[in-house]
Amino acid sequence: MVELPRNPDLPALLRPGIALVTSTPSDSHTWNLVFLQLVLEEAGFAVRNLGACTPIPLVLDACRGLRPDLLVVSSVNGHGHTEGAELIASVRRESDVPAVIGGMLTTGRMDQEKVVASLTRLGYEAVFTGDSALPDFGLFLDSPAVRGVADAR
Ligand code: B12
Repeated sequence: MVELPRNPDLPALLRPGIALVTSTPSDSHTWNLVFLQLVLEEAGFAVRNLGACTPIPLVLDACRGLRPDLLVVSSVNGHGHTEGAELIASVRRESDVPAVIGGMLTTGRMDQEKVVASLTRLGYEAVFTGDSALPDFGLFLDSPAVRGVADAR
């Protein structure tokens, strides 16, 4: 079990933010999404999980309908750097919802720093890859910016 940093002073009921969990159009892996849902629920979010092989229009519809506090994109099949880029470009045309992406976003030996920089430039607040992905995500969820969004609802 991965231990995530938690703020014991903040009861879960004070954090009823909505998190929208999604993958990318080509990615059929599902356990990454289930795992993230559980992490987010433990952190106090109500989660809508759109599942695998998610068409971009479905994500846009869900953003319009649910007005989530956080969009969490996960991809592990290696195409996340391109499909995640298309996804955030589409989202940013109509929404400023805070969005993060993580997982195994490339195949081979692509320069991870360049991938992270390019996805961040396109509009992700943070990109989580490699061994530190989950601890870093835990810190992100406990950051004042995320708590502020969730608490403000
Ligand atoms: C099970 C599995 C499958 C199953 C999936 C079944 C299902 N219903 O999910 C099947 C057989 C369908 C499959 C298919 C394929 N797979 Co597959 N699969 C796996 C496998 C063995 C386990 C994945 C898994 O469930 N892990 C458990 C979950 C909980 O962990 P996770 O996915 O790693 O996610 C963790 C982290 O990545 C991270 N994380 C993920 N997303 C995010 C997002 C955020 C925001 C954060 C903070 C963290 C985070 O947190 C998670 C928990 O630790 C992995 C190899 C491995 N051992 O990891 C390969 C693997 C992911 N598959 C791979 C590949 C290549 C494929 C195929 C292309 C194979 C093929 N030639 O057909 C297809 C792709 C299908 C597609 N269209 O996407 C590669 C991807 C390579 C890459 N990215 O460089 C892997 C890594 C195998 C390998 N070593 O080559 N696969």
